[in-house]
Amino acid sequence: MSVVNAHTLNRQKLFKTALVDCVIVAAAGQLQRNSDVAYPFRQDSSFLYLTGCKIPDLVLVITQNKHFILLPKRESHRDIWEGSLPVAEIIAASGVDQVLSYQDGWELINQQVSKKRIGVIYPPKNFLGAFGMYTNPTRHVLFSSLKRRRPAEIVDIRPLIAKQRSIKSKQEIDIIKKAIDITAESLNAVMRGRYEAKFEYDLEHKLTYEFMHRGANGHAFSPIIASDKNAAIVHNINNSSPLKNAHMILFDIGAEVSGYAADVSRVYALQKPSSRQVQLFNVVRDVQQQIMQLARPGVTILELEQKTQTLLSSKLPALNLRKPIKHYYPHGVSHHLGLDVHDTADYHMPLQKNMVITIEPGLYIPEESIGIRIEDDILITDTAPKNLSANIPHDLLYYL
Ligand SMILES: [Mn+2]
Repeated sequence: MSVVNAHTLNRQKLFKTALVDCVIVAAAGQLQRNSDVAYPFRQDSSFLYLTGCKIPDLVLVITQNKHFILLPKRESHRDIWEGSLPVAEIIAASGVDQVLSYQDGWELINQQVSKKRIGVIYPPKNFLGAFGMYTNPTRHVLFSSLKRRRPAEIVDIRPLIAKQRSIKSKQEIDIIKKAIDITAESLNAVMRGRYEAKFEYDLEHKLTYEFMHRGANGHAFSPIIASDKNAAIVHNINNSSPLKNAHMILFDIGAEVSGYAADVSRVYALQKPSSRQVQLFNVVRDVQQQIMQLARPGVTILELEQKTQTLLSSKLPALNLRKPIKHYYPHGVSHHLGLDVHDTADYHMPLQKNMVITIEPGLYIPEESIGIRIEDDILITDTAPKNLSANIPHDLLYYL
């Protein structure tokens, strides 16, 4: 019996639940960095989930009887500069029936689309306000082209694919576990070699090497490597401070393997910590242990959040911290983890078996130059939650 391609299974499942005549999905496109230099390409996660292909500007079409991929329109000189598009590779990775040229593909789409119900992953909302970044334009481009062809209806399948992606297969869990194990080994190698590092970015570069040396694609997100007061800023990705005389260091890092992310945070002492540092660390560690145990089927992420805030708040008076909890803990305790580090899912839905989420309480006290976050990656099971990153030492003093 031949093994059915995992991406083919993902497409079949999506098509079955979408109740449309045809599903059409855009790959991401390359983005300009400056002049004629592009940013390193990263495939759209849903496109990766449905095809396994890491090539820009492809279009996937799923119909009842046939799955096919369209190649992008391309100037012939690009084949000389960049090599021709690897059609055989696309078929092997995705398991689609056919790869078509841009022209042949759109002729076929024209037949499929007019007066039909088509399922589309709607273009993302504007990210400029919340995240200060421009979104990849390919979904917008595809959406407009399809609209011009006057389908009977364009159905937004984002909720369906979010729900489907949030339940991980055995194969996906194995890949996430591999990303976590690579992160664990690499962090250990970096901390053991920390005496050679003069700046935070020396640790970052070593980590990049260790990730890739072990078979990861690289980082799943910009790593946070923050010593002392830098750790009090939640998303500090500068990693540029000298390590000389630093007391503690916070890592929020994750390797990416086959598109899947690990995401763990640890704080380690570089010199003997003060009793205050130990006190704050222990509070975060205790709360994290307690919240991890609650990550079970039927519980919502909102409930985990409320419980975290209650627990952390209850500890503040003894720590002599007088402001509301959100001053010291401004982020959320959990998110789904998968092809996106903050993975798509229905965040109101109660947890279910085979979801993978993070648990990451923290305390940040800029007034005292202290930031502590501890984060593990948790597999939801029928019974007790399984901590996939348990083998990364939690002990503040582990590397002293
Ligand atoms: Mn996280």
